[in-house]
Amino acid sequence: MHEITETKKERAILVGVSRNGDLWQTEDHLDELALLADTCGAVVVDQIIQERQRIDAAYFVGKGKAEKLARQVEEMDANLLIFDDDLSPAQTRNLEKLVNRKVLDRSGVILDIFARRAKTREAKTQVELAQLNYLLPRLTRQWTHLSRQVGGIGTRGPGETQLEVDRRLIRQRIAALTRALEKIKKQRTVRRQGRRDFYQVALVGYTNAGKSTLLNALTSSDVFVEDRLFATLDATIRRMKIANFKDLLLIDTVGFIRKLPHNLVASFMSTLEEAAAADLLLHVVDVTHPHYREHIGVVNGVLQELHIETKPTIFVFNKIDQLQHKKLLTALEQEFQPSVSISAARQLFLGDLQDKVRAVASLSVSELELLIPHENSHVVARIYDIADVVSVTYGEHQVEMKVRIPNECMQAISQMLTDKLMCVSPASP
Ligand SMILES: Nc1nc2c(ncn2[C@@H]2O[C@H](COP(=O)(O)OP(=O)(O)OP(=O)(O)O)[C@@H](O)[C@H]2O)c(=O)[nH]1
Ligand SMILES: [Mg+2]
Repeated sequence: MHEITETKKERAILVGVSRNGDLWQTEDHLDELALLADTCGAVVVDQIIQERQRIDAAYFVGKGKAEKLARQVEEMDANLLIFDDDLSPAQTRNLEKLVNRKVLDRSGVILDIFARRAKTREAKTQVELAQLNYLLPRLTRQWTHLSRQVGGIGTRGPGETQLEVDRRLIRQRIAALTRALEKIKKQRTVRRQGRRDFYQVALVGYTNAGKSTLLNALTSSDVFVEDRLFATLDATIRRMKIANFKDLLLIDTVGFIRKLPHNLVASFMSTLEEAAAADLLLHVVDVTHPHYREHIGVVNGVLQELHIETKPTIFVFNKIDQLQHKKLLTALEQEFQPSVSISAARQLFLGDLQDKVRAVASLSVSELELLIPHENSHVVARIYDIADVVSVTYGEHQVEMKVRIPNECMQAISQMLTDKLMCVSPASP
C-alpha cells in the first residue's frame, strides 16, 4: 500500500460536464468532488466545467476538449484527472492514453476513501469486493503499470500486485470475498436476532451530517467523529436510555453521498442491513449546508434502493447552532413531519428528539395486563427483560402485571404464556 506524504501530494484537475444548462449544480458537484479529493490527500489545482448536451462515447467530453485537457494538465503540472461523472472503462482508457496521466471518476475516488477508512474485517472485505468489481473492466489501464512506482489515489486497497494478475485470478478473489461476506451476513443476522427484543433506531443521512456526533450525545459514547467525508464505515450499535421508556438501541451507519457507486452499495449491504432492520430511522440533515435539500433527496434515493423508504422516519435537522436564519426551521418542520431541530454537538433540544422517538416508538407498542400464577413466577424476570413494566401487584395466587410490549415481541410473549393458567388481556385504559 502506498501512502501519500505531504511532500508528494497528487495534483488533481477536476472535470465536470454541465448538461441542460445546470451550470451552478455542476459547480456544486465539483466543490463536493474537491472535498472528496482532499479527503484522499490530493491537491486540487483546477476545476474545469464543459457545457455539452451529448456525452462523447470515446472521450466523455469530446476529443477537442480532451486534447485541451492534455495541454492544461501539462501546464498545471497535474498528475491526475478526476471526472465527476462515471466514465466507462473505454473512456478512461482513451483519456489516459491521450492525456498521459491517471484518470479517475468520482466512484474511483469514493472507493479509495473507503479503502483508507476501512478498519474492521467486514468493512475491508466489503471495500475490496467493491474495488475489484470496479477495477475488473479497467484492468488494462495504463497507470496500473505506473502505479507500482507512483501509487496514489485509486491504487490502494487490493494492492498493486493484484492489478498485475489476470482477470481470472481477480474473479476468483471476488468469488472468495463474496463467500466471506455471505458468512459475515449470516453472523450479523444471528446477532440481529439476539437484539430482536429491543426497539431499534438507525441513524441515516448524508455524509458529515452529524450522525456519529448525535449517537455520542444520546448514548454518552465516544464514536469517531471528523469534519471529513465518510468518517464512519461500520454499523456501531449503542444502548440508548430514554426517560420513562424501555432502553432502545441506536445504530450509527455509513453516510450517503450523491452518485454513491452501485458496487459499493451492493457490497455494503450487510452493514446497511442494520439500518434496514431498524424499527425507526432518524434521518439526520445538516441544515447549514447550502444543498441540504438535495442531500435529503439523495438519502431518500438510497433508502429506496434498500427498499426501506416507507419505514417510520423522524427528520432531525442538525447544526442549528450555526444556522443564520432560524425561520427556515419553522418551514422545514411543517414540511417534513415528524421532525425536530437540534444541535448534536452543542447538545441542544435533544430532549425534544427523545420525546419524538418515544412518541413514535410508543405507537408500535401494545399495553397488556398479565396474570401470572406464582408457580410460573420465573416468567416475571423474563418479562422485565422484554417489556416496559408499568405496574406489578402481588396477589395471593398470582402476579398481576401491567406492561408495554413492542409489537415485534408479542410473539415471544405469547409463546412464554402458552400455559393456560396465565392470562393476557389488553390493558384497560
Ligand atoms: N456546528 C455544529 N457542528 C456539528 C454538529 N453536529 C456535528 N457537527 C460536526 O460535523 C462534522 C461531522 O460530524 P460526524 O458526526 O462525524 O458526521 P457523520 O454524519 O457521522 O459523518 P460520516 O460518518 O462521514 O457519514 C464534525 O466536525 C462534527 O463536529 C452541530 O450540531 N453543530
Ligand atoms: Mg459518522
